[in-house]
Formats: sequence, C-alpha cells, structure tokens
Amino acid sequence: MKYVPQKKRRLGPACTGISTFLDLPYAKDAKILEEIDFAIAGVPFDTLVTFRPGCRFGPDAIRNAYGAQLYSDAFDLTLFDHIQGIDYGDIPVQCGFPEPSAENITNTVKEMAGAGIIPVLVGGDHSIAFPELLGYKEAIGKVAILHFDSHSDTGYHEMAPDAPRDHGTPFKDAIENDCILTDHSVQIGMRGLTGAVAKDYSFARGSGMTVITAEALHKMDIYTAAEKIRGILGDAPVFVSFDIDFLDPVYAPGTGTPEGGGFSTWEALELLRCCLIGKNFIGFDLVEVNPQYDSGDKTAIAGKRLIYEFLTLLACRKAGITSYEDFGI
Ligand SMILES: [Mn+2]
Repeated sequence: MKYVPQKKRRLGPACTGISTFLDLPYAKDAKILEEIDFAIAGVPFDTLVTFRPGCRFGPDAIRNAYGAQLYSDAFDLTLFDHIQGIDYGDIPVQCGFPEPSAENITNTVKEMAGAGIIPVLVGGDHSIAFPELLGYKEAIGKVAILHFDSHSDTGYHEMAPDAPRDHGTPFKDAIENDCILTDHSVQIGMRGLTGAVAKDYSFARGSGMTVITAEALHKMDIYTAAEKIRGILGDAPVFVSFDIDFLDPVYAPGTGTPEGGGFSTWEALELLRCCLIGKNFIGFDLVEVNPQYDSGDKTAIAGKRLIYEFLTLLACRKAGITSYEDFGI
C-alpha cells in the first residue's frame, strides 16, 4: 500500500514535518488517480459567505488539526489496510473570483469522479457544492444528495429574490441546473433563523427533496431518522455534503453562520455510519470550518473526525463490510 498516511506521524503527534491531510502523500499527477480510492483537495475560497468570512483558512486548519483515527472502533477496521488516497493539494481558486474558481472546482471533481475515485473536498464556503455537483453531473450524471446543515441552502433572498448565487444557494442552483436526483435526496438539521428560511424549505420540498429539520430530528431520534433516510436514498449515487454548522456551536463555534439547537459530534458520526453503510456514496465535502472563530481547534478537530468517518465507510466498502451491527443494519 503506497498511498497511505506516512510513517513519520505514527511515531508521534502531528506537529512535525509539512502537513498534508491525514499525512497522506501529496500528489497531483492524474496517472495516480488510477491507483487510489480517494483524493482529498482543499478549496480555500470564502468570497460567497453572507456573514463571517474566514473559511478560506479551513483546509489548512484541518490539515494541521490534531487527530488520526486510523482504526475504527465501530467497525473494527484499520482504514488504510483497505484504501489508498492522496492529498491533492488545493484546487486553484481565488477569493474575489467566484466563476473561474468554480470552473476549476467542477473540472477537478469531473476528473476525479471520471477516474472512478471518490473526491473529498474541504472548504471553503458552501457555494462550492454547486460547481461540485456540476462536475458530478458531467462525469457520472445526476446524483442524490445527503446534506447535513443548519440551513437548507436553497436560498431565497427576500431583499433580492433574483440575487446571484452565494453560500446559501448551492442546492437551489444545482436543482435549477438539473444536477440532483431530488426524489432520493435528503437535507437534515435545518434550523436557520433568518426570515427567508420558510421559503427555502418550500423550494426544497417543492423540488422533491426531503427536509428533516433539527426540531424533527431531535424528536424522532437519530436511528429513526437514519432508517427513513436509507429508504429515500435507495440505490442512488449519493453526494454527501456536510456543513460543519450542522453541529451545535458548542461543538463547532468556528463557522460563519452558527445556529444554536444543533447536534453533537457523536450524533453526526453515528448518523453518517447509519445512513451510509452499504450505500452507493460517490463523493463528500466538509465545508464552512472557519478557524478565526474557533476555540481550542475544536471545530477543525470535529471536521477532521467527520472526514475520517467518511473514509471509514469507504474502507468498509472495500473490505466488504455492508452492515453496522451496533445499529442492526
Ligand atoms: Mn451550508
């Protein structure tokens, strides 16, 4: 196994050497894509935020954060016995220039997904999900989404209904560009408190997507929700988009638009496991980590942990594990 975390980090904490995601080899050679299962790429872009900027620094905060869960307790699995991947570095983006940046995001996702590997993008603001979905559409066709967030991101701007896209609109943009299998898609955790939210929900639900609000999720519990979500996803190819503000600000204060009444890191990890084990996931992103508002690196550590959990699910697929016994799946 060549493209796995490098040995130096296994000798001690991650505070020596030049940081890459998970201490994976840094590579950009397209030929390598044929040899690996996934590639992680940073997207340090935050021009399209609506409140607190700074998540352009998210990718490096996660690269540098403590944490290396190379073994999964939940599945009794050593991840990199089964999967290989690289740190692809950052996708060429430039804050202040949304459209050429978006084009590079689309092309990178298209190249990776077209090569049959799993793109794992680390934002950056959530506007990147739209160019990602364009890339998936070009490479493999329309996909379902499983979208964790405190906002629906199908934005409707009361002040400017025809406003151009921002980090609150990527799924509206994607639906309008026919990128999403809406009947197989789920948004979960919504509790955004702006006046436009009710209209966001009606757009999302009107499109055919299922919206599970935070209020509903707290009351139905995560296992009931996971069963419901698995049924909706079915066998569709699923792009998993995780906005760190799904977590309560207690767990993830370092983000642009934090909303109280959210979820714990463990609930998020368990939901990922229960919703996705054995499912046909084809890509992942983790967005909106903003280290300038973080405290004790807790948001970056939570984000890194969620990326590990997604990779664990990929390792399970490669190892032939399709059930999660703790959940009875
Ligand atoms: Mn979002």
